[in-house]
Amino acid sequence: MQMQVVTLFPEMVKTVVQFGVVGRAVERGILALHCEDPREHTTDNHRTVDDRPYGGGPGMVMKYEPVSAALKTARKAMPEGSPVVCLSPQGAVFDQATAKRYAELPGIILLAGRYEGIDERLLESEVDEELSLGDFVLSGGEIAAMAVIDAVVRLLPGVLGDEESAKQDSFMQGLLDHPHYTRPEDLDGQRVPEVLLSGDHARIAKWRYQQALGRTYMRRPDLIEKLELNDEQQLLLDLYLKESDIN
Ligand code: 9D3
Repeated sequence: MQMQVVTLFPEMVKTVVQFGVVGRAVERGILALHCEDPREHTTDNHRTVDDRPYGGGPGMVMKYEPVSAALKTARKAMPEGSPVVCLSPQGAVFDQATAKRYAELPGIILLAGRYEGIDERLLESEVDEELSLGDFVLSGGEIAAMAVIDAVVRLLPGVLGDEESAKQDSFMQGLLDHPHYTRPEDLDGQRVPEVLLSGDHARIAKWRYQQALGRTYMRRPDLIEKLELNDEQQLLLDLYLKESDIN
């Protein structure tokens, strides 16, 4: 897959993609990632990329022309059918379904803004989608772009090992994870749950599933609503709630 990030801070993006799962995908040739800096597409002596907002008010706006020129260069290097996705607080909230959709594409161009935002005419004429990470304030689109890159690259064939890939389409889909424990068995009286030491794999699987259901219900009721539990799941959840004296 090919990715391009249009950003005033290419070093920020390039540094992060050297590490971990994404770094390995680049080394293996599964991902090619390039950055295009709008500042390299300015024509004035000051290399101006921002200007004051029409109508007044605080902050600056990213100018149309340098961003447009950077996008044009990025597009030339990309396969047909690579959308331009702008990271912005006004976007739809990024989720795993969107990550899966992007992982099917030959390429994607991510546009990360700085300042108060980008001239609206650029969004209208050159951007296919706007994405947000959620309702909190970042200083720019770069960290959001890196989050999208990470989430998408994990889904590309050959990036994760077999075991981790299998986990992705397991029966725990749509639920929070169950708790994890490793040695020692006893930390000053904080013991690992007995069931995990039992060696009874069916009992362990059922316990983990129940924990996942219970924790999701307590922490993310919105996810439980989306799932619409069947009778068996509802029973397992009721038992969890009875055993942990909440509710
Ligand atoms: C404090 C500035 N805000 C005035 C109402 C507007 C604003 C402009 C630019 C807020 C944030 C930003 C920069 N943010 C992003 O580019 C961004 C972002 C985010 O801030 N939160 C969640 N997801 C994203 S994706 C891109």
